[in-house]
Amino acid sequence: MSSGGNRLLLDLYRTMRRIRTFEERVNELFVRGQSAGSMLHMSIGEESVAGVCKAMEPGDSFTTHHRGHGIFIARGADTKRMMAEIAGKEDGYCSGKGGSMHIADMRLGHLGANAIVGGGIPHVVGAGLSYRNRKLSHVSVAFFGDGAAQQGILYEAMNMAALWKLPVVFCCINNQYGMGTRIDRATANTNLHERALAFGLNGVTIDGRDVEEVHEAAERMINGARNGKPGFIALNCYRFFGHARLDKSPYRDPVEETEGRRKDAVANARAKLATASSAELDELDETVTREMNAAVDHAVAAAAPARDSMFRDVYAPREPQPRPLRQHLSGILGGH
Ligand SMILES: Cc1ncc(C[n+]2csc(CCOP(=O)(O)OP(=O)(O)O)c2C)c(N)n1
Repeated sequence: MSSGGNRLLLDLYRTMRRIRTFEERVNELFVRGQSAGSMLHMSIGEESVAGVCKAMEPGDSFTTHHRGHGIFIARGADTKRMMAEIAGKEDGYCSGKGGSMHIADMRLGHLGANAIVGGGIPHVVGAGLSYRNRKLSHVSVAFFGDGAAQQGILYEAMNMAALWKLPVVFCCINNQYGMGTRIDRATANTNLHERALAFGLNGVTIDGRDVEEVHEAAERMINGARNGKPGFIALNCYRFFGHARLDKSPYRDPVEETEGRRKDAVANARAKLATASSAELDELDETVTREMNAAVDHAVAAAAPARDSMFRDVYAPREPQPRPLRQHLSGILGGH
């Protein structure tokens, strides 16, 4: 491997290691009851999405689904602010009001995580149309799961993107499951990129075990989109754990799980980096661990949002503000 190739792989490895360790720490935060909200979707097993994010340029934008921590980290998120958001704290990316599933940050091009399956897909078509009309060279990428690939909105969005030649890429993270349903029980043709070809997009399926291959294919799709031919990437991987933190996936065969977890892009990249000294990689891992420990400490210690900021940035100014629940109920129930 050339030293340039090695540098790229080391960089991708660092990002994937940061995602993995962030997810492990956020899991602990959840278990200790220190995260906001009752759900947590971890992206362990999906880290090679870092290869797609690396192929994007500064100024490019994206949307994610409900399992989007890793994507945002790979696009430059500050892990302290992200952890604080998930803990529902004031200095989180959305002042603690978005939580794990609704993080957004316009400065880094994050147009929003979305808990509606497929909800973030059409937004990138709007972003792409805006870039084209304003003659900007940016690309917008929608990240979503294989479950969202069964939603009609994807096909409306792909059709418009292809027709109007928009700088848009659809990235389907196929972790093989939509909640408890395996992909081959949800669709007859599991070669998801073929659907994109039928709509006139470029399309590719990549084995997510190899982050370098992911990066190379993503570069092709993204460059094509920047030049007016939208693309579709099916990134095949395996959801290592349950759908959300409390799901122990009793519907999965343990043998399948063991096999699936062998498709570990983080371990694979580390093995490929064997030319670097393992002490160097250990040091990198320790630096990442310190970063994520600091993110948790920060999130736990950070202040909660002030009570009177509850509706700020939630409803448009001058719109009627909702009444506090108690007042609303006593309006309905009278004095009872
Ligand atoms: C429109 C809609 N339908 C159903 C749900 C409930 N739901 C939440 S996540 C999920 C599965 C999504 O699977 P996939 O798109 O593959 O993403 P993954 O969870 O595997 O990352 C479902 C059905 C929802 N949030 N929105």
